[in-house]
Parts: sequence; structure tokens; C-alpha cells
Amino acid sequence: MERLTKNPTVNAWLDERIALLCPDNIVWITGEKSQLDELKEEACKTGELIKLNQELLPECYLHRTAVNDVARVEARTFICTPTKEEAGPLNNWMDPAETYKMLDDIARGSYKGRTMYIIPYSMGPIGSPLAKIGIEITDSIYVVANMAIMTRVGTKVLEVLGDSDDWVRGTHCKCDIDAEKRYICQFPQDNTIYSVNSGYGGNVLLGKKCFALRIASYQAMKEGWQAEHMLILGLQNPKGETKYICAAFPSACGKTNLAMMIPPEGYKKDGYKVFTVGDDISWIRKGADGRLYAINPENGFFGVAPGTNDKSNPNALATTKRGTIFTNVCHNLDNNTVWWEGLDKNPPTNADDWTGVHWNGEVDTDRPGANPNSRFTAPAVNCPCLSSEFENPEGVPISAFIFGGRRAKLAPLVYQSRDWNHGVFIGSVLSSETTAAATGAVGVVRRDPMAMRPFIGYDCGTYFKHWIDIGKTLEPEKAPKIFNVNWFRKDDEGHFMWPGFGDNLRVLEWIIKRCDGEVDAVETEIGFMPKPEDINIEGLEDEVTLDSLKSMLSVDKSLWQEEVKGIEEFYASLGDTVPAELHACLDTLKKNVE
Ligand code: OXD
Ligand code: MN
Repeated sequence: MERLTKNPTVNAWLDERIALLCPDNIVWITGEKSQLDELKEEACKTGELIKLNQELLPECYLHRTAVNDVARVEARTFICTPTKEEAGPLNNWMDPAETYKMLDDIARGSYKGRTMYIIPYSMGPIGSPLAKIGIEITDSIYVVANMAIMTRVGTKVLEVLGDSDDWVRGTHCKCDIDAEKRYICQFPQDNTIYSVNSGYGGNVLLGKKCFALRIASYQAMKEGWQAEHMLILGLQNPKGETKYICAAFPSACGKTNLAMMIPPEGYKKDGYKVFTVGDDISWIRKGADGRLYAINPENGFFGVAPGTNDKSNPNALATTKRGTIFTNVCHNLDNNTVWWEGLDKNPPTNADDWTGVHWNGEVDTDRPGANPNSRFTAPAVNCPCLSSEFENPEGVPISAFIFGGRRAKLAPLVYQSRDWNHGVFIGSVLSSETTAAATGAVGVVRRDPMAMRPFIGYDCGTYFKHWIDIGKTLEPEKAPKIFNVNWFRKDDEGHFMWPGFGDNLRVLEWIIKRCDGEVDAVETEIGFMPKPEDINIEGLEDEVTLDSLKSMLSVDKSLWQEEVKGIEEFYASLGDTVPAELHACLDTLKKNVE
């Protein structure tokens, strides 16, 4: 086999993998455009990719997964640590030695008649002190093409790696896409990921959730940094000063929309601008000046297509117009473009639905054109509001952390924690009500600590302790301030009270003013809240009044008493690793709302 590196640990691992998987051919991904173009041409010949209208959507392709393979599968995702306790009560656990054996038995010989692609990739700008390296082997050109958008791939990565053993081993085998034998396994102690019988993005683009969150959160705990499920945005004020915010929301709460928001008209006129650094993942580390700095380890956006349109997120839509791979969207056969529910009101009448079956714009039936979890994989460079700091190897300094979820009645529009530990408490009890987009009952509260529930690569209580420990290393005035937001509060008639989208900037403005000590707050039972008149609602007269704002900022003690019970149950379910500092915050909350 041709070798692209002399790294002994890489070569030994590849030799072992090749002997097990038995590929017919081996191809190293060098990162050159010509190589990627050729591979995509090859995939078009086999039907793995469909080339779209190159005038309207240059270098864009469509891919369809198997119908049994359209989303991340939490029930089949495992953290394989030496003991079950290390994985903690929120993760599925399996014994590492037994799991390696089981996965090897499934994968053995599965590359026969296929090509093994070796993808060296960097999470974060290549060579950045905050970046980390992985190597993924796969038998899917779709995976290669997606990884080349979502990460930095190629020979340069191997040059930076040199002879180091600090890299993440990733094996992906499509096998037969057998849902019964589908496993997404992380071995944090071994820097190893093993994914079999899936071809869907979140399960197979191993740099993303598997590495940048599950493995990286474990590395971060060991090495004193943080890997979080957070967007990063820069908010520039009319004076040209930019403040950076990291925000964590459970899936389906509009992270990509917030990261790419367009300021309301009045703000735009005044000179406010929003810049996107990332829409999903942050790696965060203390800088030489004592502040926390964040990078986005990714190089593209793997966004949900349905609901993305000219109003909800024009920047995301613009980002998908070139060099994008669409997965499981509807195929407009008249002009060879794509469509999804919520793109516009003109569904194509001559189309193939996401499964490839003919579809004539049947919007009134329960058969959608695009899968509800259909996706675009789009290069970050396409994003009209991409931050000029996107490639900064040192990252951006963080002024505020925001947590948020969907709570129709409970959480106010915004509140601020009393201090770091109380902020960690607020993140640890983050919760969201289920929507119709997920299976199961609607409106059920799901605890999703720091929006990391499916992504913490070790015990949850120990992860909370790591957050508390990070706080101890920060001088209070340099630590990011911590907030909670709720864009989804509803009135008694069930209508959303806050317009959301670009108008969320009004809340971010208050948050930044708090960080800069420019505005007072009211201390309440749950934390610091804005005086209603300090949230600017100019221009929103039809939608928000001072009275409705007051009610969005109210604390209903009886609901909070219920919440306290829910938190007590949740903490009890996590066992005795939940730090004492968080139990103390819970006690305070309980007393305050009695
Ligand atoms: C995602 C998710 O796809 O969080 O980013 O589910
Ligand atoms: Mn996510």
C-alpha cells in the first residue's frame, strides 16, 4: 500500500484495519479538488449521488439514504468505557473488549469489492493550538464528500500530525445498512470511534458528534478545556466593537437560525451586525489573558433543510447555493433542483420525494416531499455573514454563555445567573418540551443538560464537576456571564409571545449590556432579570407590548415548585457525582420559590 505518512501509529492501525476489512482498493484523500471531483463523478455513475442543475446550483449534489437510516440513533449509540460508572446513567454502555470483538465480527471482510477511503482531517483550523486531528476510514464516497465540507481534510493534516499518537481513530463501514446491527460506538480512553451499518450523516461523519463532542468532551475533561454543543456568534455594535457569545440549545430549537440571524431593521440602520463563527459545536479554552476563547472545530454546516427559507434564515439558504450536498430532500425533476417543506409555497408538481418515488406536490397529504430530518451540507465559506475570525487559530474571546430550550409556560424570556456556579446549575437543568418533529408525546419536558445529553462522552455528574472546576480557574470578571433564554413562551391562547428570529437580537443586546455593566437588573427568585423597559421593543408594537413583556418576564412560583421537583428527580437519577455546588443551588431555588 502507498503510504502518505511515516507515522508509525497511523500505519500500524491501517495495516490492522486493512487485514480485517479486506478492501479491493485503497485511496488516500489528499484534499485536492480534482480528486474530490473525480470521486463525485464516480458516485454519480453508481447513483450514490445525483448531480443537480449546475447553472442554478453549481457543484451541488443530492443523496438519498436508506429509508431505515435517516437520523442519529441514540438507542444504538454507546460509550464503551472500562466501567459502566464512567459512562454514567445517561449513556448506553458496553464493555470495550466485547464491543471491539462484536464490531470486528460485523465489519470483517465488509470492504471486499469496495474501496477503502482514508480521510485525514483536522477539527479546527489546521495547526491551531485548539485543533485536533482524526483519521476516518470509510467505504462511502458520500462520507468522503461530506467530510471534505465539514472538516479540513488532506495531506496537510498528516504533515501537522507528524509522528504524534494524539489522533482519533475512526472506522466507518456501511455493511448492509442493517438497522438491527447498527452501532455507533465511542471508546474515549482509546481515542476510537467505530460506526457500522449506517450511512446517515450524524452517525457516519465521525468528526462531528462522535469526535467533536463525545470523544472531545472526554479529552477536554482530562486536559482542562471544554467541548460543547454551542453555536458561536459575534455581535458588532455601531461603534464597530464585536462581542462573542456561545449558545447551547437542544436540537430543533433554532441554533443555526440564531447563529446566522439578521438584525431587525432599526438595528441594521444603526449599524448592528451579526457574524457567524459556528452553528453547532464550540471548543473552548482559557487564553493567555485569562479569558475563555472558542473555536468552531467544523468547516461547514450540516443543517436541517425543512423550514429553512428566505425569511427564517436567508443566510443559510444563500450558503446552500454552491458546493452543497443535499440529503433526503425532494428532487424537482423539471429543473433538476431541490425542494423541502417550508422552502416556499410552490412545491414542485413533477418531482421525486426523498425516497425517490414520484411526487406531485401533495402538500395536503401526510406524505412529505422531503424527510423532516433532511439536510444540507454546506461549506462555511459560502455563508454571507461568516465571521472574519472564522479561521483565527486562537479562537474568539467569549463574553457570554447562553442556554435555552422550549418551555411554553415556565422560563422567562431571559434571565442571568447570579454567578458561575449558578450558571452551571442553570445549564445542568436545561430542558425542552418535545415537539411534533420527534416521535412520542408532544409537550413532554426532556432534561437536556447543556444541550449535551446525547453527546457527553462520560458520566454526566462528572461533566458538571468539570464545568465547576473550569470556573475555579477563572477570575470572576474575566469569566463569561451565563444566561438562560426562552424564545418559546406561550400565552393562555397558546400563541408564541415573542417574535423570535432577528428580534432575538433585542435580548442579546441586553445580555451584552449586562456583560459590560451598562444596565441594571432585578434580582428575582431564579436570578437576575431585565426591567421590562430595558428590552427594546421599538418597532414591535403590533407583536409585543410592555405588558406582554412583563408577563414574559414573570416567575410563576407554583410552576417553579413543580420544576424543583423535576430537577430533584433528575439529579437523583444522575447519582452521587452531581457536585455539591449544584445541590446548593437547587436548595436555594427551592427556598426562593416556596
Ligand atoms: C445536529 C443535532 O444534527 O444536534 O446538530 O442533532
Ligand atoms: Mn447539534
